Amino acid sequence: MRIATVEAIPTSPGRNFTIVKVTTDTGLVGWGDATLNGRELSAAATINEHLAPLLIGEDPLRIEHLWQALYLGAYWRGGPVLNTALAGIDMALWDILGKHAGLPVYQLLGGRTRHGANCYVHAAGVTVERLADKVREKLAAGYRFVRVQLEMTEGSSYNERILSTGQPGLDPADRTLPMQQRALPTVGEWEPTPYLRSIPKMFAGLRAELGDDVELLHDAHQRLTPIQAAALARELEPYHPFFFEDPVPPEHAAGLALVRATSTTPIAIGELFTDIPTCVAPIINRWLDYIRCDLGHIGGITPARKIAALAEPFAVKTAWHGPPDLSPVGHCANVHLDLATSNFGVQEWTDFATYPWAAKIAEVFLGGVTRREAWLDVPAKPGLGIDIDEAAARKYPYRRAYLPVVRRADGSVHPW
Ligand code: GCO
Ligand code: MG
Repeated sequence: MRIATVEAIPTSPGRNFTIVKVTTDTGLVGWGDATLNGRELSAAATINEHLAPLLIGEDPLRIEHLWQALYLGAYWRGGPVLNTALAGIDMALWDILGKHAGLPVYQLLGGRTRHGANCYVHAAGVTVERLADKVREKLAAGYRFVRVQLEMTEGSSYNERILSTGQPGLDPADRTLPMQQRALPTVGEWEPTPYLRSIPKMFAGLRAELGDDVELLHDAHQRLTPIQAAALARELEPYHPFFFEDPVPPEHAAGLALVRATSTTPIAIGELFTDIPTCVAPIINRWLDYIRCDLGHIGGITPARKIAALAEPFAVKTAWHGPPDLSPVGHCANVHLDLATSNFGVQEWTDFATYPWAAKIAEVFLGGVTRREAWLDVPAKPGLGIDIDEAAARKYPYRRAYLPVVRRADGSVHPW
């Protein structure tokens, strides 16, 4: 069996995704996800222009070997663009291996360690009362873990005040267009003091409204310095967050040593890590409790299982990134790994069925992750268990779109 074709297909059924199709000369088709939010065409061009010619004619079942050939063999390695492209290929090869073997990918990874993967979803509100109502809606829908964020402007979700929507004439409160479809970045303003003061109050208010049964998580989105992160982590202790996510940017991960030394709030980090080497120091120094890389940005299932294996003896659990900028193929890859990983912690989950463009997503992506209450599962079918209607995908061409940007009050650039 040989690889016959490799193609990245950018598509925008409501928001941009880059899906990857690999076919074999025996007629098998593997699907992968190479979506890099706001830079989708860079990963697509890497695949179509640079990686595809290296793969045609190769044995698709040599996944580890092909991964090394594309990663090390190019001399230039790592970084979000190259490792996102590699991830799309890697997922498609696992899908092909499963279809060839007649087994779901979780089976190839060692089989089920659990009946489902516990998941968390997002809730945000401009007041604690509104946020508590949103959390109640999630609980009523069966969820038990909810990530809670305060918004200063509706739709901002990380405590920033939206200054401009990036699209002339668009009302900042108009959420009918996803951020992804606005032709220029939305600009927000963020200051540390109001953020640091409001989050402990948010947690206190939510615990008073909701009690202790719900697991609450919070994302600082890499906006804090280590000393700010340490102060907030300590203040959150009485409210028992399940985890405090990305308190510091990846380049300051060593600063987490300070957070660890001064509080018992569990720490999760990793969505901006783009390779295995970046994960090593945080894990072996126990700076974190949950490693939450994005499978789609570290090179796929192949490196993720190595990271999970490295984390296990250090009592670090996995919580792979699962935002709306992962296509349903990427969400599927997450859940296969979750099911087969003994040190799985929790899975971030996006239910596209609740999005305004749900019908288009359902038209393009067929099958994939299923949910029963708070548990995610995948079909017990060969491969990843998801199909793509290629004609439908091609009906929705890529539309230029950016992630939002954030400025401090003095106009300087701050991580979004
Ligand atoms: C999360 C993330 C996302 C990112 C997004 C950027 O925890 O889900 O922080 O919301 O902002 O993936 O592309
Ligand atoms: Mg995050």
